[in-house]
Amino acid sequence: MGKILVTGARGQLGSDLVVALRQHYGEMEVIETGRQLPGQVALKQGVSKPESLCHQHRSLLYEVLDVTDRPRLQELIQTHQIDTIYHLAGLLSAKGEQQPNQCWDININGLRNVLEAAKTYGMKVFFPSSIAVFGPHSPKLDTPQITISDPSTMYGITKLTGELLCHYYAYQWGVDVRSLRLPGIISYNTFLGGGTTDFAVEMFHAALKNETYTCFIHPETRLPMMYISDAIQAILTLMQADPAVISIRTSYNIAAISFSARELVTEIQKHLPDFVCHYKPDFRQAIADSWPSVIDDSRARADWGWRHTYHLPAIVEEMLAKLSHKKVLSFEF
Ligand code: AKB
Repeated sequence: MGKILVTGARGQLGSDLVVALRQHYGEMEVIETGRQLPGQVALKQGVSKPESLCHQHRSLLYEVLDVTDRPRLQELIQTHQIDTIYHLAGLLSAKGEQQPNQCWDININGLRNVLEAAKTYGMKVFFPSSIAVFGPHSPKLDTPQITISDPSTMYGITKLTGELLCHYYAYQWGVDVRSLRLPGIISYNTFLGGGTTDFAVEMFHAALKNETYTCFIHPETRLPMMYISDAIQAILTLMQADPAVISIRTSYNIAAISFSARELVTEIQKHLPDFVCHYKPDFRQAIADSWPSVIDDSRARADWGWRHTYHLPAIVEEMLAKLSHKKVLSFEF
């Protein structure tokens, strides 16, 4: 069996996915990549048991990779004998609006390089798509798997194009590529950047620091969301599923819960009653308004048994516990 390569390994999904992959497949089996060398603290963060890996091993497990550099990607695949890529590198929705050319370049050319390499070397691929593939004319409630998709952001356009590329490589070239249309992910291990759903995570940090939070999304805007543990479980289950049950090679709708900013504030206030949130919607409101509120994920549930575990009260409880622990740790250093 070959090794696993993760692009964008130190991002929001990657930081937790790498830990889970190392637990499942072995610490030395997963190669992290990113555009820059990680700092020492971040390096430890991505390794499940840092103390069990000597420094030399740790540096062997991380490689610098710009996903738009096809020769470098091919070199790493050959050097490490990679047979599976989790291709997480990419710009998110808000950053993509500020840097649309870069968004297209990284999200599309990066994916094409991965798919070309998968075709050449017979690799399996995971590609994270997004609810951003939907747009103003898509149904807002119970958005079906196949429906009008008219994304209004560059990010959404790259994800929709990416899905079609995945489908093309699967049916034209037999590439085993699997994908999920992920909602906003709530997690505690990384600082975020560039997403429209980031407000949901930022709110926890502000609440724990006793700071008033100014939310850039309207209080009643309801968006699909998912706790990081459910997202990691979904990715692992999809990638381990028998290829015969995978009936969708663009990307599966996947859902857990939906909530509004105001509902999240109310839930946080059950634990931290003094928490105050103001609302000042900015350009990200238009992005959120173009996305669905609730997604129909029945195909994922029927095909490979997707079930989510975390509801809003459990997410809030766990986020506050994990982040307070981190805060204590950061005071100690
Ligand atoms: C974003 O907000 O851009 C992402 C997403 C929903 O794809 N979290």
